[in-house]
Amino acid sequence: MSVAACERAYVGLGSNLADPSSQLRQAIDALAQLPDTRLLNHSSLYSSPAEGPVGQPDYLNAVAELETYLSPSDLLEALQGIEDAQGRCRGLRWGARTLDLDLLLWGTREQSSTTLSLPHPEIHNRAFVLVPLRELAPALEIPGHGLITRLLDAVSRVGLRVVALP
Ligand code: ROI
Repeated sequence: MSVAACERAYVGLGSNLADPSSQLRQAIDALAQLPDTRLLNHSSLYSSPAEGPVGQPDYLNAVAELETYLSPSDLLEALQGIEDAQGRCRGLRWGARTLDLDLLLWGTREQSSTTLSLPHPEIHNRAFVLVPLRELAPALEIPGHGLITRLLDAVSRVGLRVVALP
């Protein structure tokens, strides 16, 4: 008999439409209800200008820390279910969105596929991910990239600010 191991996973949350702070709070509540999963912690809420295409409202971002028995693909599917329940339209790739949930890390798993890459392929480039992630895990080592503190030295934090404590 094989017994699934419990893994530490980190999820990035982002929203820039339809009352972003309620979107993030509602998503955090939904993460706490996931099966075979425990919500351990979540970061402050951070505001920042949209990276990528201009002309979008500013984003609110946060990171949640989970302990889960779900596989990466089952967890990803559960995250997409939460996005859909909160009215996410999958239109434009880099477009404004009510809710974006990114599986950032699942244990120390490294994989690359068309449906899911771990760690998240942009994790090391994004201050709006690294800053809230460091709040939860200051000594974290990101597989394939190194210590979070060192990664933070290399990204711009211009415009990123805390708007609500956890
Ligand atoms: N920019 C910020 N600041 N926060 C996000 O969550 C975010 N998400 C995106 C793109 C469009 C890349 N820009 C973002 O998907």
